[in-house]
Amino acid sequence: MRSFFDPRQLAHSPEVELHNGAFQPHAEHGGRVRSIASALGRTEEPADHGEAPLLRVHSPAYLDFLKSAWREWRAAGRPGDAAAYAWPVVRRRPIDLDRIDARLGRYSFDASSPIAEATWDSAYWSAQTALSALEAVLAGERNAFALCRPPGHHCGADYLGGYCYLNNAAIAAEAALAAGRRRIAILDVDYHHGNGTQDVFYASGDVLFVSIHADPRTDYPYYWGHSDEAGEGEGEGSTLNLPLPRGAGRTDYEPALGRALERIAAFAPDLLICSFGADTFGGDPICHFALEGCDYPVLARRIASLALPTLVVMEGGYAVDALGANVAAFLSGF
Ligand code: Q9C
Ligand code: ZN
Repeated sequence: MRSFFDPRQLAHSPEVELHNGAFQPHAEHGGRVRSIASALGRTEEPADHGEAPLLRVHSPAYLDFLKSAWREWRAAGRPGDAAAYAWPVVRRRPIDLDRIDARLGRYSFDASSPIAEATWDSAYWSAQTALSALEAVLAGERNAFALCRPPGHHCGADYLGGYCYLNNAAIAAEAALAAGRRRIAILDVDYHHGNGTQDVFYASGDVLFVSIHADPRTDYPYYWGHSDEAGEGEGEGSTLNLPLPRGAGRTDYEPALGRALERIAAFAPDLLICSFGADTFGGDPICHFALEGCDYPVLARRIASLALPTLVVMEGGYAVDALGANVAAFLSGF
């Protein structure tokens, strides 16, 4: 399978994240994709598709914020990376604010994704990586892999969070629609619910979003991913959430995947985008499923049995020592 990767994605390196009440080294570090790239061997560098495809998903004000936040933070005399600590849960005023601290709260939903000096550049090339892998599939390649980092599925049109700044899978889906594909299915198999992707397409009937993830009653991101969320308006019925309990292994995962694939086949898409997180692995340090390395080719073969042109986009996965092998195992199933 052709794989795309851009080393400029390594520059993003937030120092710490607020995790379980303490500041800890950031789990989404460059060593993750280094491990994957070395397991894959050959990768291709993406072309630059510019900002237009990003603007099909994200608001101009949000992109301006991402570009300037770190500089504004430092200009305000702050140390370290730009990180939110106050959120406008109650919006008594229009949220049109100059103060960087206020804008950080306006454009984020959690405290796990600081903006460092190189964050915009890395997120930009992460999105370009997804767009270039998509281009290969649109040009006739059966499958392609986008080794994206930072990941994307937690961020929405105008908010970041969950280590995500630009929604690579959503940007690819919008680009595929703009290129004339009519129906896109997104299958999200990261451990966490892909709340950003769900939000972007919640009212869209031409993009089906199906996600298998840890039950948000026990797991991040808590406020999305419940099984009664099914879409709205023209998108009514085009969201399917399949939460699983902590501890789920292959025997729990396979029936959920069967339901997901049935729904996707019934939708009859032109293209499948698979948001793949290897944080479903039993050895993952921050997640609680129990998949094994040998399960990944089996699950991937079932996804491949849909026989759809497929773009695989990298999301999470934090067991760095096993990560490269797990991703290579998943891709081998195609
Ligand atoms: N105590 C991805 O896998 N921290 N993002 C959760 C739980 C955020 C994961 C804290 C986890 C985000 C792409
Ligand atoms: Zn995840």
